[in-house]
Amino acid sequence: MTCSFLLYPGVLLTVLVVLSLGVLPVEVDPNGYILYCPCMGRFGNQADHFLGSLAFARSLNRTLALPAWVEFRNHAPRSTQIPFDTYFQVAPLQEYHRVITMEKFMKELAPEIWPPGERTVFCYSKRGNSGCDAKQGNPFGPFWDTYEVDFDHSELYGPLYFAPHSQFETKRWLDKYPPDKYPVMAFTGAPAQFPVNPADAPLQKYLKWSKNIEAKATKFIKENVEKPFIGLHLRNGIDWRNACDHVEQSPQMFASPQCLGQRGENGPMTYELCFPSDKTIIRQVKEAVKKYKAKTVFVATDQRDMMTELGDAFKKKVKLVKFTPSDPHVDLAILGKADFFLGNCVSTFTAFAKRERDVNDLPSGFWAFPTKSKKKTKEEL
Ligand code: GFB
Repeated sequence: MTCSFLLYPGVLLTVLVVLSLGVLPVEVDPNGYILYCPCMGRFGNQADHFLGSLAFARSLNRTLALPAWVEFRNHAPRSTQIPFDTYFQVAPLQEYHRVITMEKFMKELAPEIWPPGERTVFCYSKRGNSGCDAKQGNPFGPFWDTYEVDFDHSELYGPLYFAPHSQFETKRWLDKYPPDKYPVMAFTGAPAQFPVNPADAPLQKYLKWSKNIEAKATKFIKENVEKPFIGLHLRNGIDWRNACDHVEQSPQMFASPQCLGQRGENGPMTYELCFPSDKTIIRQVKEAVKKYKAKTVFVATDQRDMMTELGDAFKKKVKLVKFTPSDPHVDLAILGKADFFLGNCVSTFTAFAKRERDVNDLPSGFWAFPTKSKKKTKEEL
């Protein structure tokens, strides 16, 4: 080996360059880049925003830098940033649009096209005291610190807004921020609406679990689940209970348009839809077990698993299982594979599982939905 390299010094140089870079050099996209901080909510919220951001990047024909997922662990004062590809594969996203991980962008492209001293951050309008104040607060500061980014300028883009399906709005963005003058557009928050625009929900098909998450879900099912099986999402922690106390004042909350419709055309918001009673849950699980002839019920929850109550209801006729220790992403990957899924319409965590199932043509339902109309129908009067 050594001998042949010495005989061909040109080959040796090429090999050394490739080895020292670790990968082939990344080409710069002349159409520019979009970066953003997924600075709102937890995983489900960030996933909603991700799909919209992906659509927005495509509408402007800019490469999207895949941001880390922001996590809040054990009430720590600073968020933890988990590289995008820990949970999802990058390659399937490339089928839809050009993407690059934020880590790769910062290491291989930023020194050339976005050097310190020339970093502008975009926001709709002034935040805090000075311009975008993009690093003010948690997770804003910790997110950009992860990539050692400080901003030198702020650009207030309002009254433009994120409407990737409007040619008119897209043209306004392109006219105002051409890529030769603005090669990198870094946004203070996700360049997307919340909850996800229904037009962008099918982009979920490009979000494929990483090999690691997929392997854990598949192994769990193989070792613990007798098929057919039903997956449940029980969202019932204290934060959720507090949020549901506001249903009276909220015709829509978080992901509720996924069942109620964009304008509430499928029924009113109710407390049961947000925080279903044990009675409702057990009734719906019983109906589903019967309909799908389920042998196993898989429970995913942020807090209360209802194993005792479900055990009493089924008297060992159905196997009840959950994934331990608790892991939200593995829970979601398992829920995505169930023969039927029942989840919480208001939760964006449920929405993630529901979208994944929709793109794979798998059936899903929601607790306490259809909701009962507050107005009595003609037949009831
Ligand atoms: O995902 P997420 O935005 O959904 O936030 P919602 C809920 C978080 O709770 C998840 C955990 O990201 C998980 O960390 N969690 C929820 C679960 N369900 C499960 C589960 O079945 N299994 C496991 N292992 N973990 C919204 C927030 O939550 O709730 C809003 O995003 C706000 O910002 C609101 O806080 C009250 O849409 O359900």
